Amino acid sequence: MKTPLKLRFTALAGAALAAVLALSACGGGASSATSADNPYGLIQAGTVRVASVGDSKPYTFTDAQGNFTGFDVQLFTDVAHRAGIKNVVFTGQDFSSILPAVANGQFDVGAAAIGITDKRKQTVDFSNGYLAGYLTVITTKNSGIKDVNGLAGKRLGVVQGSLQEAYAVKNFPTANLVRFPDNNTAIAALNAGTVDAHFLDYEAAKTYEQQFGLVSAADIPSFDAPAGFAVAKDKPALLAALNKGLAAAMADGTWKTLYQKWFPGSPMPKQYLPKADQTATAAPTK
Ligand code: SNW
Repeated sequence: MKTPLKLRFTALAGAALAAVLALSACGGGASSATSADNPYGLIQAGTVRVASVGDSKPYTFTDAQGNFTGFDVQLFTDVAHRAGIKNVVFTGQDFSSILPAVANGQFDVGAAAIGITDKRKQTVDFSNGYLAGYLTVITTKNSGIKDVNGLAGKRLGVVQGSLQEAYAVKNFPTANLVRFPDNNTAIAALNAGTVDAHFLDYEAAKTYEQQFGLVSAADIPSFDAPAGFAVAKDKPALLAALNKGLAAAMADGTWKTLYQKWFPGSPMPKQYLPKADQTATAAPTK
């Protein structure tokens, strides 16, 4: 018996559609497929894999037992739990490989005081901002570098792929930039005298200063690039859930508690505080 033409066409179209769906499910890595038991399209349902760095204390670092902790780590963990994700697994790697690894689906999220910029937004999506502060030049007590003008002709360390690298390329043209994979190797070079200064995030700078007797030579505001959580562009449900959790953590004072714990004495950007605190607390001047 011959199949009526119309029916045959429908069957063909159905098969074609199924093929397209199957293809697109593989396309962005099977990870991005959402389902009832994996509503955020995580690599593994119920677990969020986070790319980070292990040497940016107090933002993200590993403690003596090798566990990840710090402001960004505890804030993200809180936010993930609010989104109903039970397990949060942090992995440390070079800063420059975090965003590519998130974009290609090797990790669900990147969290490491990653400043939100238009350039980075070309590769990944970002949550709303959760931290805004300074970029700091640190040096040894005897280097003679007192401010950014003192960097002329000096060897300045930067972490590859950081905003500090981009800022230095643009604004310190007479400094000799030395690129490092991470802060620890840059600080080792500074202590050994193979670079004259290192350029990193303000709070990490303070930690190294206390540890090694180093000093600040300049603090440069980076409020236009607040830190956010990086998420692959094909995981909008995850991004929305993180933003919802982040807003709740700010509204109920969790953000404030973590900030005071990890950055004691630092001025608090008031936009992240509970509403009642926003008028009462001083913000850093822009
Ligand atoms: O832009 C700042 C932001 O205002 C806040 O102070 C936290 O740090 C920043 O996001 C800059 N952080 C650097 C970056 O995004 C380096 C991050 C790192 O070394 N882990 O490139």
